[in-house]
Amino acid sequence: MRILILGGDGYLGWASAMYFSRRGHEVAVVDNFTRRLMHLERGTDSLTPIQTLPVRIEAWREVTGRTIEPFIGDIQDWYFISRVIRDFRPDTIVHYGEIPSAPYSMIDVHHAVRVHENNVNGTLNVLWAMHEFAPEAHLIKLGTMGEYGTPNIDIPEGYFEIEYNGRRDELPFPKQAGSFYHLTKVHDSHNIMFACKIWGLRATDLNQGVVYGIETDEANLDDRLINRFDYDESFGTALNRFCVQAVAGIPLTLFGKGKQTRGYLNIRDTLQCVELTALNPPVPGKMRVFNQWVESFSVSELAHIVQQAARQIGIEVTIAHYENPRVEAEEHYYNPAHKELFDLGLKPHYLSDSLVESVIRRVVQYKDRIIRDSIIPRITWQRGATDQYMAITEIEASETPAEEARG
Ligand code: NAD
Ligand code: USQ
Repeated sequence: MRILILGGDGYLGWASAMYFSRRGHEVAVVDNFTRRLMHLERGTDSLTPIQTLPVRIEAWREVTGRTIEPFIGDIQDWYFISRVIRDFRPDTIVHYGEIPSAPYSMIDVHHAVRVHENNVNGTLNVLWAMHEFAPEAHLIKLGTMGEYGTPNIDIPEGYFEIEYNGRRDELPFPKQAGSFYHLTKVHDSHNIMFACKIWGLRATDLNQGVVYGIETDEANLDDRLINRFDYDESFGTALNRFCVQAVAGIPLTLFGKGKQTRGYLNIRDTLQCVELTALNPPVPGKMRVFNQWVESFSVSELAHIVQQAARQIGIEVTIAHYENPRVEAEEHYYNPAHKELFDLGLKPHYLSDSLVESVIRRVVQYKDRIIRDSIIPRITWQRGATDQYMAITEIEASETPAEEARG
C-alpha cells in the first residue's frame, strides 16, 4: 500500500511511519515542524532527545534498509499539499497533521484562531485534494473522544438511532467539545462527512482517547529513532505529566476533584488500530466512525496508579489537588462504545503492564532534561494564559509543602 502520513514528524506520525514502513508499505511523510516550533514559542521541549526528521529518516534507512520519503511543507498551503497528493498517489492518507493541544488553543484569541485555521483549513485542503487527485484513496483522520464531551447517556461510535415526534432516523451523535482545540475536530468531522456525501470519498474518523507510551518496537531499534515525550502544560497529557512530576519530586497536579474520566490507549494500540483501519477500508460515500480507546480511568485513578508504580522503584509521590484551570464536568457519567476496532482484531495493551518499564524508567533515564518551570499550570479556560500558577487546594497524603510544587 502507498501510505501518506500527514504530521509524520509528530508523536503518532513518526511511530506510524516506521511501523508501516517496516511492514513493507511505501511510506511518505508530510510535516512543517509546527510542533517543534510551538515548543520553541513556549520555552518547553520533549523530555526525550528527539532527532531532526532528516536524521531520523537516515537512521531508519541504516537500520532497516527502508526509505521514508519526506515532503516538507504546510498542509494549509493548497499548492503544496495538492501536489504531494497528486504526485505520491496514496492509497491511504493518515491525517495526524494538526495542532493537538487543548490548553494551547485556550491561551488567547490568536492561539484559538491559529489552531482553528491550521486544523480546519488543513483538513479542507486535504479533502479537496482527494476529490481532485485521489478520489479512490482512503482518508484515516485522527479525531478525538473529546468531540463528544461528557453527556449523561451512553456514547455510540459516531451515529445513533433516535425517535423524535414519532419519526425515527440515524443521526450523528451530538458533539459537546471542551476546548477550542477539541472543537476543531468537530468542525473537521462535519466537513469530512459532507465531502464523503457529495463527492463519494472514503473516510474513517478515528475518535481517539488519550495516548500514552514512549516505546514501540521500531523506536527501540536505535536511539536516534526515539519518539517525543511531552509533559509541559500545553502538550503534556495528565498521565505524561504525572510520570514526570513523580520523578521530579513535584506533587502530582490533579485538577479539581480528579473525577474527570477519559479513555486511554498505549501508542502500540494506536498503531494497531490505524493498521486495522487501513486494511479494512469503508465503502465510499459515508464517513465511518470508530471510537479508539482501550481502558478508561479518572485522573484521580491515574494519579494513584502513577503513585503506586513509582513506589515500585523506590520513589514516593505526593498528590495535590489544584484549582481546576479548565471549565469541565468534574463528575460525570462516561460510557462510550469501543467495539468496532476490537471486532476487527485489536489486541490491547494495558497501562498496568507497561507503566513502570516503558514509561517511568525512561523518564528516570532523561530526568536531567526536565524543565521544572513548564509543569505547574498557568493557562486557564476563563482568563487564558496568566502569570500566576494555579493554587493548590488540597494535598492528599504528604508533608510536601505547597511551595515545592511552585518550583
Ligand atoms: P503531534 O503534534 O506530535 O503531531 C502532529 C504533527 O503534525 C506535528 O509534527 C506537526 O508539526 C505537524 N503539523 C501540524 N500542523 C501542520 C501543518 N499545517 N502542516 C504540516 N504539518 C503539520 O501530535 P500527536 O500527539 O502525534 O497527534 C496526532 C493527531 O492525533 C492530532 O490530530 C491529534 O489531535 C490526534 N490525537 C492525539 C492524541 C494523543 O493523545 N496524542 C489523542 C487523540 C487524538
Ligand atoms: N488534567 C489534570 N492535571 C493535569 C493535566 C490535565 O488533572 O496536569 C485533567 C484535565 O483537567 C482533564 C483530563 O486531565 O480533565 C485530561 O486532560 P489531558 O491534558 O490529559 O488530555 P486532553 O486535554 O483531553 O487532550 C489529550 C490530547 C489531545 C487528545 C485528547 C483525547 O492532548 O490531543 O485529543 O487527549 S480526549 O481526552 O479523549 O479528548
